[in-house]
Amino acid sequence: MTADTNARILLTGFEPFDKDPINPSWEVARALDGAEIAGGSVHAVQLPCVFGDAVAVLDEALARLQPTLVISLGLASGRSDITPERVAINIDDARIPDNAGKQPVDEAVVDKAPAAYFSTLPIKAMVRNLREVGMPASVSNTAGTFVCNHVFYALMHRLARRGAPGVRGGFIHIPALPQQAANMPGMASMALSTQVEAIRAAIHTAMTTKEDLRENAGQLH
Ligand code: PCA
Repeated sequence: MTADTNARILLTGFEPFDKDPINPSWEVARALDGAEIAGGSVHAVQLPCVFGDAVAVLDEALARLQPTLVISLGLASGRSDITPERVAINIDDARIPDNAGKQPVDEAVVDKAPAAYFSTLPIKAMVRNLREVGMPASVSNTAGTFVCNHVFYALMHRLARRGAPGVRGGFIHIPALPQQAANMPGMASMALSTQVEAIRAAIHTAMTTKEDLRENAGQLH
């Protein structure tokens, strides 16, 4: 693929939430801010962990940067691997309040919009390429129903509605950092440096893979 030196890659991460002092999704995004990957430049933007407000910040970044690739990152505490999400669903159903105290239950992300959107990232190629370089990765079939899914759904709705054919987007959940797991026996974690290299590799795959692989994700549930 020829390098497009003007391509902008929007990489979002979230501020900390649920009384945690740190969120690896922002640590990874900011570590990659300014990186040149396969002819694109990474622009990191932090999203508030607040229903609605997160989408407003995303909208501002989309308008300002006009990116050709958008990847949103979020923490999935307890997961042990890098998990590109397959599908965003049109529902907010919060187990805990967001950072502004909002806790929507069974509300649509976007009224009268489709039930779901699929990621337009090459999620299977990402997983395969990560595994090939020794990093644990798997396709996830649920981004949950909290602020991460909310942002993922809003992003895909905008890309679909805008009819921007060249623009691809999606969401990747990442594990906790070792320091977050230190006092939680048995809790999965992954070093920040490994997470940064994994997301760099995933962006490279997205920039260089036009058609996703057609191979089974290797899981039934
Ligand atoms: N993870 C949460 C919201 C912010 C984050 O990093 C989630 O999975 O919804």
